[in-house]
Amino acid sequence: MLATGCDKLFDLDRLPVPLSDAKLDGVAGDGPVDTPDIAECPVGFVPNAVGTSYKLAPDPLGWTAAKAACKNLLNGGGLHTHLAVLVDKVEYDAAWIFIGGMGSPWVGAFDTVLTDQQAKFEWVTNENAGSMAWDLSQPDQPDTQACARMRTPTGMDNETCAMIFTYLCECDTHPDIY
Ligand SMILES: [Ca+2]
Ligand SMILES: [Ca+2]
Repeated sequence: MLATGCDKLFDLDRLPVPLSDAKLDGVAGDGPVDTPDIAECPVGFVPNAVGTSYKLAPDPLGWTAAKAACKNLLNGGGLHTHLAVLVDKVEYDAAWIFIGGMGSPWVGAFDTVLTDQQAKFEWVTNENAGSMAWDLSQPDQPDTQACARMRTPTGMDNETCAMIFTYLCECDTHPDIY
């Protein structure tokens, strides 16, 4: 019974294939319409304290390339991957602990109107942008710094998008809509 699924477990080019109905939600025999769970995220994603999963990518990229890299990891089964969306300080704290205070990875907030003097940051998933955690005096320079990275335990810093940083991907039920 297990043997039929083992080959798929190690086939990284395919979407995760559940071995049984029970794997999906812990309830065996409740049919084919289970709610996907976080265990079906791609290899390397680790469950976090806020009920989603993160993966810290070690290869530094510019923000746009990092966004694409996260987005392209998974789109299926009701789950999606995207640059991490740290919806409030609680999630920012969880992400800061997750990265171990190391590096300053890109996350999924960006200024929708780069060329004006206002900072109108949104999340790539269009989740609520009203409680973003920013570092002191950030965001600044809204006419040139349109992309957000983690910087301190306090919060994010906006930076020039062409700068090169590692990046934090998230896997949950929210698609990157941009
Ligand atoms: Ca999130
Ligand atoms: Ca800044």
